[in-house]
Amino acid sequence: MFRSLLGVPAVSGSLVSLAAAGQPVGELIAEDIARFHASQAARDAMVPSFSLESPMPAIGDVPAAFPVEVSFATEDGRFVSQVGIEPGTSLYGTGQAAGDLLRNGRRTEHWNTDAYGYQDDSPLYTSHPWVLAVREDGSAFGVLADSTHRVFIDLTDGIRFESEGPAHPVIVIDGDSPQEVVTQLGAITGTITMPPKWAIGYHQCRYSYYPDTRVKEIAQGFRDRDIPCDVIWMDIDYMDGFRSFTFDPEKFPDPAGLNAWLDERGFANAWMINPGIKNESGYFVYDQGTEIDAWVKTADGETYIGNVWPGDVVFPDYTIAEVREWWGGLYEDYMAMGIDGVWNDMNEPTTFIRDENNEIVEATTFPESNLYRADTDLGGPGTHAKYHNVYGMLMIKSTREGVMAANPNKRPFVLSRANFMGGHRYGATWTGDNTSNWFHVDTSIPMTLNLGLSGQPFAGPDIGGFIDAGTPEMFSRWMGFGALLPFARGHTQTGNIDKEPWSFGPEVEATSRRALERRYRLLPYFYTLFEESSRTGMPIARPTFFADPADQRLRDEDDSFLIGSDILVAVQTDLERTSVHELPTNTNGVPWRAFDFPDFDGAGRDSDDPDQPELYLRPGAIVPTGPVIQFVGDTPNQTDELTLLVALDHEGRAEGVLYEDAGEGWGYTQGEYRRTRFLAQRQGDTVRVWRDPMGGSMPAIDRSVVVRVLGAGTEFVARGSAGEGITLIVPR
Ligand code: NBV
Repeated sequence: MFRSLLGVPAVSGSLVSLAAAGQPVGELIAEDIARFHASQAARDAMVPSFSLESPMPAIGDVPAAFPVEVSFATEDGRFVSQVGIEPGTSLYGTGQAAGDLLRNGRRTEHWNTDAYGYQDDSPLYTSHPWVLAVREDGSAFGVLADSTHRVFIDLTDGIRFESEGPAHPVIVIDGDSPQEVVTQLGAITGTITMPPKWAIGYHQCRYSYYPDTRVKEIAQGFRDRDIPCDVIWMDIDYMDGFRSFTFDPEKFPDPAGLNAWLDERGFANAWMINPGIKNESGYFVYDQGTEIDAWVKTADGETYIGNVWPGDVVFPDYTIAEVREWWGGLYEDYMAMGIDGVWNDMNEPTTFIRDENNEIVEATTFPESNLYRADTDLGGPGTHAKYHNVYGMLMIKSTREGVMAANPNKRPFVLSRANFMGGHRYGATWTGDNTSNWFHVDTSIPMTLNLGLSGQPFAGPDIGGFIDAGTPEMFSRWMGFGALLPFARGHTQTGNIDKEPWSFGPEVEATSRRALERRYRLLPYFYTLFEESSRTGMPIARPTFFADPADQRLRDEDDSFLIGSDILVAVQTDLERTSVHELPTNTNGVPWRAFDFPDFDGAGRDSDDPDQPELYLRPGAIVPTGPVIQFVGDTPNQTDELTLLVALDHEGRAEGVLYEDAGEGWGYTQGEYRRTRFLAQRQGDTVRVWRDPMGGSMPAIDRSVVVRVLGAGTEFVARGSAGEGITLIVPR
């Protein structure tokens, strides 16, 4: 039963009208969403929220029956908010958390940190003071401690947030299911922007490919070997002396030419920009920023000098609108080089401590007393202790706005290392500097899933591991499932061995090709899911328990995950293949159907390859898949070919949706898209499959369609026209 702390009563709906100074106060801010404050005084002192997409005023009192109670206290100088949980409640979320999916019993610190080679429960690069709780019966609620300050989340006894800042409001979303809570989270914190289609292809990175001839060699390497890839990344060594917005004149004499060369071969590009600006007059970014006094200050009001790659640096104060506009404006000339995607790194923000030999001895952040001259609408001037966790978020907000102003007809793609709750509105993220070891292989899945449950669906690990060499077996395994996570990018650190898909010899190359071909086959479905996520906030990769939230067996499943709600990916995350997967059973006796793409090496199913996760289709689902292509724009007629994977439910029915648009630009917001529902229905020994246009002004196309109806260990295949519908014989 719920206990209140230190005599401060728990607050529930019934107490609202009794609110007075010193007593907790609750208010409804949307249907089934309440916000609680420690007192009326705390409510009056509430600062603008960074998490919420827009301010949410109270719309009424919290009903007496609201099922979640919050209590507040001050303990050891920390402000504590707490929610009790009933036995059988499973806890998730907490953003970018290393370790298992299930967070019960964990304690984590949320203070954006350059966490090179992090371990279980380390503080990481992004902060999400948010917990998703799934009750025994599968109903759910979510709790957001709306504070930008350092927060510890303690899940050893209920849900407890300890903040080093002043009193924070606590927002509680109650729902019938975790899906409902996550969707409501999307409604209040916003959703991702629909990415350009190339961003959902495979990305190849390393720290760093240089000079430009090496970049071309890598790109050509993919095309020569028929390994699908859409994006090549340029890490810090492309810069002139690590100065953001510059190009090394020798290594990259013609960046626009390089981008054009890549573009001709079907590659998009992404380039890195860091916030630490070399403290050097004559460098245009430094001069312009100094001109408007853009820099973060020390407690004494002096410009703060940190130290990163270029040596001594100053940092933009992104809490000032004028600074964000200036920073965004820097992207105008930069994007004019034909740059497609932007990567913001080191924005926790990180600064180095170096020894007398100029060697980096520690990566840390600014003194907490540093000062920001924040605009009133962000909460006004404050210290680093207050604005640290939103530094990266504000940086990428500014970056994104600049990128969009530079290329108004294109969709922005920004990847950020640091971020904060709600920052998915501005950019994607990855799980930072992981290590090539089995712990990191294993945690890649739950980290990505918990980010998705915390509002950030566009995430994934450095496939193959950033630090250390790893082994060929490890690389294959990582590629096998990493290729099926929302953000799929191979990367590794400077000085490390090569980690392109072909670097470990022909066997690993073949495995990687298969893995990436699977992703590319699934692109129509992935793209449909990105569009869904951009509207609803639903994650793209979802925990297996989403298939049946009341099933306790699934609550800690994190060697498997769902793509959308229809495909289950069962992974062997260690060399010995010890993962035992629980499959959902709430399907009226019809099992999820194993499937694969049968033409791997012309040899039928690859079910014996431990590096390719097993794939299952939900009974009742139709998943649209495409041909193997080498990049998203590979064949202008790719929409002409579609293979529908069908698993009939116990009533002999199935359905699924395909979303399509131009893959770039904003036409889709004006209706230029095509949403098609496919339906299947058994009648006796035949199954009929037909389409049902569901909206969008792009006309339906009479494409040829292959239908694969999956059964127990067998399948029935037919080809026909989507317009006319397809009937095939499928004996019971
Ligand atoms: O820019 C270099 C790296 C980058 O490759 C990596 O992905 C980031 O997480 N960056 C960190 C800075 C240095 C890491 C040692």
